Amino acid sequence: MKKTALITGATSGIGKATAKLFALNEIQLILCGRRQERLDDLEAELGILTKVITLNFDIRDRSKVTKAIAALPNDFSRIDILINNAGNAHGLDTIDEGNLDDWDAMLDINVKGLLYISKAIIPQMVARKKGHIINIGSTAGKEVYPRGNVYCASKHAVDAINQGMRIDLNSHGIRVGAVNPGLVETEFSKVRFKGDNARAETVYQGFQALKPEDIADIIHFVVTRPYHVNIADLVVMPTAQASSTIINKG
Ligand code: NDP
Ligand code: 8X3
Repeated sequence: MKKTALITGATSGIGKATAKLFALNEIQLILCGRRQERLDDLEAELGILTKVITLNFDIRDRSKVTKAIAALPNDFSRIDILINNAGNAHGLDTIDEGNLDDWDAMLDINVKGLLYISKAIIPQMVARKKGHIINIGSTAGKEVYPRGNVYCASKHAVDAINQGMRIDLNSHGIRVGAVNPGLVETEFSKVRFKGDNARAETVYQGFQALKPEDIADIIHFVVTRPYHVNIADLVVMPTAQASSTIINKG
């Protein structure tokens, strides 16, 4: 039987690359995001490879998240793989200059949104005693860097939630693991710098950053291990990166 994966944040970057690779490997897809046009394009592109359905919700909206999952049609109602990927950084300010709306966005999306979607899906995995949850953390969840403060806090929370899920779902036979990337060139920095694309580009200049396809490849490797193998916590950085602040720019 073909597996079904739900990917949050499928309209861009890591989520989109993962959707494409999963489709090539005939995994059925539930693709989530807010930008409907992009969801429609993905459905048209990947629908020739596998069965695809799209869900449009802001992951901060608890009721919409719950209703969208409850209303899934029968052939998509069994979710084997949950990729908790939606998230972003907003701003790069010192703690004294931080913007409260940015802080709300990061904690509401990266932490609470991840919990809302997980809460909507975990019970069916518990009932089946089977399922695989991959939480997309970050090197920012392993160390704190200057001006990273609240984004790093949100990703440290993902790290804790990943561990907590693995502990609490252990007796139910559910696989839980995190993939924690370093610098990946996506729309991440465009969002962080609120559309200042010139500034965003400087983040990835002078070295070879990871591509979203590199992370998709790793996620696909993780989900295709035999069921007794759980990759619990994986950190991946560009070769040019040694830590959040040590990057070899030649
Ligand atoms: P992108 O900005 O390219 O993609 C982010 C995705 O998240 C989009 O599909 C976006 O969809 C979705 N998203 C954002 N906010 C919401 C929301 N409120 N509701 C629903 N969906 C939302 O960034 P990345 O691909 O880089 O980021 C994916 C994950 O990887 C994030 O969790 C990020 O923290 C993490 N990460 C990224 C790294 C990097 O260097 N790029 C490194 C380490 C981790 P839409 O706007 O359509 O809703
Ligand atoms: C994204 C990596 O270093 O930009 O989580 O925070 S970093």
